[in-house]
Amino acid sequence: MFRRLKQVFSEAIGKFAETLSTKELSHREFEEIFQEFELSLLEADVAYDIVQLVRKSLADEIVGKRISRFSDPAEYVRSVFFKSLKELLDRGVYRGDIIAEIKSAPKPYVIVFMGVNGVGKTTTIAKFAYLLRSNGLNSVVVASDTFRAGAQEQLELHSKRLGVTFIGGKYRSDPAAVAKDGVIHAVRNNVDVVLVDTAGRMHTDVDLMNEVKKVVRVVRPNMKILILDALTGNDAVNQVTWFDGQVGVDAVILTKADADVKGGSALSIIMSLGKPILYLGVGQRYEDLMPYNSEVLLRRMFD
Ligand SMILES: Nc1nc2c(ncn2[C@@H]2O[C@H](COP(=O)(O)OP(=O)(O)OP(=O)(O)O)[C@@H](O)[C@H]2O)c(=O)[nH]1
Ligand SMILES: [Mg+2]
Repeated sequence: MFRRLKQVFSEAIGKFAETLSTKELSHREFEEIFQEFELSLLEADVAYDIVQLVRKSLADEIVGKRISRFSDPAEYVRSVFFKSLKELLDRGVYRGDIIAEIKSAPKPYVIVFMGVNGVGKTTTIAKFAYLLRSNGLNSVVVASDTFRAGAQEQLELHSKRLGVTFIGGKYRSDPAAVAKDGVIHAVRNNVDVVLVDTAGRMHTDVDLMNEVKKVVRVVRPNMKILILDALTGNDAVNQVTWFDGQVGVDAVILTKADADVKGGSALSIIMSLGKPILYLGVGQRYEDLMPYNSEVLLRRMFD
């Protein structure tokens, strides 16, 4: 994750520092160095708009600044990069503690997971059930994906491995009814959390969007989480817009961040979502769900 970006940043920091160590940087000199940096960022899949945000933010901090001859130019430039990117990455921070919120809310706390096909909804639910268990909370997982062959079995297998209750439904049965069954089970058995899995749907499919709307209407979740794949690039933003307009999106989990070797795609998604990011999926194991934290990501990019 971020391997290529890390190289790109390190090179750019070196270039800027070289000039800054002898004199202050003019706007023209900044642009000369940035143009090369821009190309590398684009090659690492950073979206054009995001590159422009980075350009502006860095220019504000570097152009016309003179650094004290006692300070280390590379260290100075590095801290400017860190600060600029942190501001952009902090746009994605969830201002709260989901686990604490679940603990203090009336039982059961209901979460509906949605997203387009194959983004990692079912896997993320299993990871989330694992996380809840590690925090002393029990959960029931509900397979409201009654559509894709094998979807029920996939979630049921996870539930067995994790030791959590599974609620499913017959093939092609009403997903909203299955979700409701899950909530009823949780109420009767004093379960803390209900995790509702839904079928993958293209955001443009009206019937399937209506179906997830119905699930939401029937179970009235505390939270609606949209799952996004880090490799999706620009379309991730469209997905958020669609799901938000149709169903409402409270927060996002970005999966497969580990598979974005260059790092620019994940970075661009994070910076342009306009929705809080709860977690990043960073692998296929249950433990591979990392709380979204801008500092941690920046350290991966710069250290
Ligand atoms: N490397 C990596 N793979 C992941 C991650 N999350 C999910 N996957 C993989 O992505 C693939 C699809 O995951 P699913 O959980 O089945 O996706 P889904 O959204 O439920 O798919 P549908 O129900 O068919 O729409 C699987 O092979 C997962 O192992 C992640 O964070 N990192
Ligand atoms: Mg699934």
